[in-house]
Formats: sequence, structure tokens, C-alpha cells
Amino acid sequence: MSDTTHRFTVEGMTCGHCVAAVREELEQLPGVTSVQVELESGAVVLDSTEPLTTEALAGAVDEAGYRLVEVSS
Ligand SMILES: [Cu+2]
Repeated sequence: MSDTTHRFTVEGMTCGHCVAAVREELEQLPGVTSVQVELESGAVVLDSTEPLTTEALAGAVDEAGYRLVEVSS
């Protein structure tokens, strides 16, 4: 079974702590196997064993204190 890849952009991160906070929240979503967060662009690439809704992704980002601004497929 191949993973589902989600790509989206997070706004408001300013340092490595922000990146860690976002990654930590996203890793708690069901089936997540990998989270890559790029600080400068805000680009996130997340792999999961099942599809996740934009609402679920945005909720996790919000928990961390940041904002999901764009989802690209
Ligand atoms: Cu920070």
C-alpha cells in the first residue's frame, strides 16, 4: 500500500521552534508516516497511510498556533 502525499503551505513560522511545533502536531494525525516542513517557504509535505481532510490538516496547524493557507495536490 502506498502512502498518500499531502502538500500545503503554512503561514507564520519564524524559526526552528515553529517548525518543530507544526511537525509535532501534524505527526499526531492518524496514519502519518512522514512530515517535512520548510521554514522559509512554509511548504509542508506530509505522507500518511490514509487520506486526510484539509480540515484535519488545518486543525493540527491551528493547534500549533499557525495557519494553513494553501493546499496543493
Ligand atoms: Cu519560532
